[in-house]
Amino acid sequence: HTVGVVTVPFSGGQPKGGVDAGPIELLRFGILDQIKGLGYKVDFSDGVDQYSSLKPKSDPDVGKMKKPRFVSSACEKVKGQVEGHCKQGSLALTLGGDHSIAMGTISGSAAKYGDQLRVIWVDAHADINTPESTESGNLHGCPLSFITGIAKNVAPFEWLTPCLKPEHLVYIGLRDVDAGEKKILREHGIRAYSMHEVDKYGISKVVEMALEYLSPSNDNPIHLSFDVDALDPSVAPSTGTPVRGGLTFREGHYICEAIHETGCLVAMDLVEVNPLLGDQTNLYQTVTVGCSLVRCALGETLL
Ligand code: DIR
Ligand code: MN
Ligand code: MN
Ligand code: MN
Repeated sequence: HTVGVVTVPFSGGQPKGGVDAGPIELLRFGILDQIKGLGYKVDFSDGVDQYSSLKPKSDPDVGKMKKPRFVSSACEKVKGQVEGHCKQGSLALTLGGDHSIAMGTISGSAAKYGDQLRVIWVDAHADINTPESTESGNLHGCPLSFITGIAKNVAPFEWLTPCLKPEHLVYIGLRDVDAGEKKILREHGIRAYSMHEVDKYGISKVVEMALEYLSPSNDNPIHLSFDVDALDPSVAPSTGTPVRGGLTFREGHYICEAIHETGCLVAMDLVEVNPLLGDQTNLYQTVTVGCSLVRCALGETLL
């Protein structure tokens, strides 16, 4: 089997520099060789693509949205890359970059798998603000409202067509959800397992319930979008918006292992690794945990 790797050195969906260096650090720590070590072929034919060239000369806010044209063109490019890998039958692995790029990754996997696609979003945040509900204006807090069509006024994202029904999405790890987002989750009946449910049921039961809800016969392709800030800041400190009370090291890995065991994983995003935040030890911890989450999702086992 082949893993198609897409690197997205992009930080335009949020204000902190450094998250654009996430992919290069993951590569430097040997993620491609680690994937090959699991028996996969790696297709990294695009190389580390430059996204800075897509930056428009002028990019004034549209409503509350910050850098909307830059985010839009970056995500459109990501879509094409992920779609290409999926259509070749490869598992598409995207290394971010901030989480706005999931507008591109999910549009890309949905271009191949259509209404069959299911998404598991592992994050401290719900990332489902609309251009109206966003308090920060940062588009990394908004990708799911665009993907699901809950957002209505999406210019300059004309290329993006809603490709995921709200009922084909499940969250794990939430603990910092804006008031406007809580309303959206409630109104659309979106399935979410916050840290409260992780504490209450344990991670294995939570993952089992999530998979049973998304795909009762375990036959739907799964796109896993993993924001490292889902992990506790003591586990993954180098990230832009850390929130206390997150997933433990093992809980994060268990999610990836269990999703691998379904045999249905077709795409994975690993996002919001910011090597410029924290010291060398923080960076080492965050990048190594990122690499090991990916390996577990690709089938690495403890025994
Ligand atoms: C907040 C924070 N909900 C926002 N979102 C973050 O800006 O919309 N997402 N940090 O990763
Ligand atoms: Mn996120
Ligand atoms: Mn997050
Ligand atoms: Mn359905």
